[in-house]
Amino acid sequence: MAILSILCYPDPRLHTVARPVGAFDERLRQLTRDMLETMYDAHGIGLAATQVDVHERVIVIDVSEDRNRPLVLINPEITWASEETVVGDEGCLSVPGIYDGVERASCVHVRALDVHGQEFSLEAQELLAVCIQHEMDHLLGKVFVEYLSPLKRNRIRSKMIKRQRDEARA
Ligand code: K1U
Ligand code: ZN
Repeated sequence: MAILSILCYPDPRLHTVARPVGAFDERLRQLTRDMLETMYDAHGIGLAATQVDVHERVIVIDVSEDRNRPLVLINPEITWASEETVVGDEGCLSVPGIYDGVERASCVHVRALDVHGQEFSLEAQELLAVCIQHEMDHLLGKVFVEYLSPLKRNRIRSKMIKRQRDEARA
């Protein structure tokens, strides 16, 4: 297994639209194992392939307290989203240290494939629903800061660029 490097906002590669997975082979299984290891190592609750510069529709999630309930979603589709919404603070491993409120559907139904290409469906609420919507945005090239005001987004962009410059100098 391997810890993959996570792209940091405002890296333009984060805006790439991911293509559907076509081959359910050992390469895909290795990618999902590496993504899970990377997510656990970074103390995240989710990770999209886009964030590790792989532009395929692959998501890993674990919202369990004990960090022992990994979920792998390949080619996920939201088949239903509730009209009821919630606003909760979100973070992103590609925008470290930034948390802000985003409005999301409170419940979603999702259809996806597992690593063997087997279809399954799930109903998600609360943090899992929010996390799925956040990760699916990544697959469309959207980062959560794009829901914030232009003023906040520009401040975050400048902060990230400065931080990356300082880290490169150190
Ligand atoms: O996509 C990512 O970068 C992972 C992201 C997922 C996420 C967190 C919170 C709301 C929606 C989506 C993270 O894991 S950020 C770090 C984190 O562990 C966390 C942050 C806030 C609440 C719960 C967890
Ligand atoms: Zn994210």
